[in-house]
Amino acid sequence: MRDLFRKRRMWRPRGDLESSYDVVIIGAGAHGLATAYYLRQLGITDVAVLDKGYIGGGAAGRNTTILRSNYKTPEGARFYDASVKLYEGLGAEMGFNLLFSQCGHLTLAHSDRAMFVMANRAEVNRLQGIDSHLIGPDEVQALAPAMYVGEDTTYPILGALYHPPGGIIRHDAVVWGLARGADAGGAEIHPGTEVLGLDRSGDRITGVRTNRGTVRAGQVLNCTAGWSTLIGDMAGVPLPITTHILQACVTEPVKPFLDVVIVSSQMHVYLSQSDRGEFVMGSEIEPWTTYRMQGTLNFLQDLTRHTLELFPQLERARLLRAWAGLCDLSPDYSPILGRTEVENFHVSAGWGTYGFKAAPIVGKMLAELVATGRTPDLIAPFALERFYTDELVSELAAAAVSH
Ligand code: PYC
Repeated sequence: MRDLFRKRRMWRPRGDLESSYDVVIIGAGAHGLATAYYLRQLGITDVAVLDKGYIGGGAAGRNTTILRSNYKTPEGARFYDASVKLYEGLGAEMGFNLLFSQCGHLTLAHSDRAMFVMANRAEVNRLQGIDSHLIGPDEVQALAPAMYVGEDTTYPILGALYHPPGGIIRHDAVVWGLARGADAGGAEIHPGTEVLGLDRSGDRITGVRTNRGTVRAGQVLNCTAGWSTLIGDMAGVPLPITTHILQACVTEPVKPFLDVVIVSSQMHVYLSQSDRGEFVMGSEIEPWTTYRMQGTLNFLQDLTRHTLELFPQLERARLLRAWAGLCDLSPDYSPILGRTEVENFHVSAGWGTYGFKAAPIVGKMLAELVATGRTPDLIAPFALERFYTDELVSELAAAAVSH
């Protein structure tokens, strides 16, 4: 029985920390674990993934599971498209059911200006080979027959940006599959291991100080999302990021009547119906900076008011849970990805609300950077130094949140 249990475990129980690793990844969320997973494919297995909490307990476990690549800039669209494509094959590759439903993604337009912006985005997407186009109210209604599209509303629907490959995926399964894959390749996963400091000598990090002892590291990766400035500061690498909370909530299960993701920037809502029948809903990033993941009543009031305008059928649905997660916002709302001025300290940060959908491509790109010492072309536009050379990649307003 004991052997059976050992065989069936998803990953090994935490062992002692070794005194040194080729690669130490700080943060056992989707990005950190994806990096360990893809490092394995490049033959790099002397890897420790450290997390002060539990696996996937940060942003990976608190998002609204939306995947899409209909971004505003060519750099962003190309990058997130590569991620969606990896996600398409990831479940089969890992032998893990990720419940990925490419049910399509609709960004509603409620004004002429919004229609113009969506048309622009569709064109940027099309030039990157991404399936994304403008549709009118009749097609919107056909794709979401249960949604109220009448004209007698605060925000009538004039059309939408339709992105068929977008959809939803089971976020915990993504984390568990990646953790299992990384562990099977030899990477050690260390929950309950808080990084307290980084030892730096000249341009290199030499040691990672944790609550369980200090380890030497060949390369160190900061994959800590909302906490990335704290780890950056320990390395002497200040990151231009502010941390805010983003809230979400879920209703009790109801019978299936929505099989497309609905987003409205004007109403600041995005919602989908999960395989279990729950409506998963989110709204705006809160404007204040905090690490305190506490929700507010205002959020629930605004979100449910707007949701009910679109789906009055939910009037009596009860909310099961609400939660908040941390978002690491960069000045141009694009990520900060790759090398820093410290030779062996790399970052994946500044994700705002876009991090979960980027996990596989981040892992693949960081693994390549670690293995080759070279920045892959796909992530070159997202280098930290762009804030010093004024080469910003603005993804402002490429989501339902005002960032
Ligand atoms: O950008 O798709 C998105 C998103 C979903 C929730 C927050 N942002």
